[in-house]
Amino acid sequence: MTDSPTRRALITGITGQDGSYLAEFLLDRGYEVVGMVRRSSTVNYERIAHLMDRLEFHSGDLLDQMSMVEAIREHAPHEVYNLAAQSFVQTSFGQPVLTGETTALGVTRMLDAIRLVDPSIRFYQASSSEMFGKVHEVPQTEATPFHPRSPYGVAKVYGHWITVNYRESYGLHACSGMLFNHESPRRGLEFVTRKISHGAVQIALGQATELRLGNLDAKRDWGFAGDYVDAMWRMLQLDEPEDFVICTGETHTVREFCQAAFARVGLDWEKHVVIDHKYYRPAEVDLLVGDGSLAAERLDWRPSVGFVELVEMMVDADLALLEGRLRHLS
Ligand code: NAP
Ligand code: F7E
Repeated sequence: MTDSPTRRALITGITGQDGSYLAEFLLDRGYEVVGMVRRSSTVNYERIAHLMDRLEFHSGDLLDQMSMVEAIREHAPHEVYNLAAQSFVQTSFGQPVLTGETTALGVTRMLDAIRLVDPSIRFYQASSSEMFGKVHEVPQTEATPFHPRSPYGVAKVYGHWITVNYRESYGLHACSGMLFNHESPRRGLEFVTRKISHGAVQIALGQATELRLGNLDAKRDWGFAGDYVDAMWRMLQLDEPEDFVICTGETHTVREFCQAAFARVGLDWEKHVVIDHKYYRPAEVDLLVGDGSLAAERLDWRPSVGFVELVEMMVDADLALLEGRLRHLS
């Protein structure tokens, strides 16, 4: 695997958690990075504020085919990382059609744009452990059958298979990274890990008294987002495209995350966490834990941040943010 100073990458979802880490990662390797951003009434570049003068932007939307064709035509990327999605599982139950349009069909729109404009472009699809859903085996591997449990999971299964299909039909260098949950101080506040780290710190600082959560028994294989973007890049450097599970191989309950986060600020979680059934989902994914041996073997990729270190990193960053020591999430 060699770094090339002349390579150019297009990232959809650059304003999101993973997009910000991937942009940093690629810029550090000498890439020119173009971010596809959608129009909104307020600017939401908080996660990439520190990178603004090193990035180029293209206005586009996964719902709009021509904007993707134009992005590829105008910027001629060597690599496209499709990270944009309606990514919140809970919202996918309330907005299943929008989730399908974006998270599923958006993948086809990008693949078609690549096929039409320049089929030599290498394509990464952000697939998800949510595709395993009601798991058929433990741990989950590249060969584990899918059984998604939400409109989001169903949409990601479509995105995965259309990526495989365009690889097999048109010979595209297209691959799917089946990434297990990965978190960071830049994680959206609605996801459970950040909700807990932020909530625990608010309580410790006297800004709140309780934290309302749903199912504490769900188990997840949580890693650090900064590690996972490296795996995305490694996949696109392979001579032959291949799909990989990316995970830590460890699983923990939401309850354990609470324990560790509240302990970091010297609090007993049981005194502050209140169960609220509004955060339960119509169908739950109870247990996720991956087997990352293929990625270790072929990509030489392994996670570098363990569970407790991740929790403490997130709590410490929220403490700095809420105490005003940190101006933004970068
Ligand atoms: P995220 O923080 O929610 O970011 C999602 C990004 O998608 C944002 O930049 C968002 O733009 C953009 N987006 C949403 N709808 C769009 C549309 N119609 N057109 C163009 N852009 C749109 O998600 P993330 O955690 O970074 O995850 C990145 C990708 O990996 C997603 O596809 C997610 O489903 C997948 N994934 C994530 C995990 C994880 O644990 N984080 C695990 C497996 C797979 P705005 O800023 O304008 O909203
Ligand atoms: O939920 C439970 C909830 O929303 C984790 C996305 O990045 O990872 C993410 O999806 C668990 C679930 O993430 C609350 O029921 C309890 O069992 O943080 P989450 P997710 O659904 O696992 C996958 C891999 C993706 O691909 C997705 O894009 O926590 N839970 N109480 C709660 N969850 C939330 N959000 N809020 C609660 O109050």
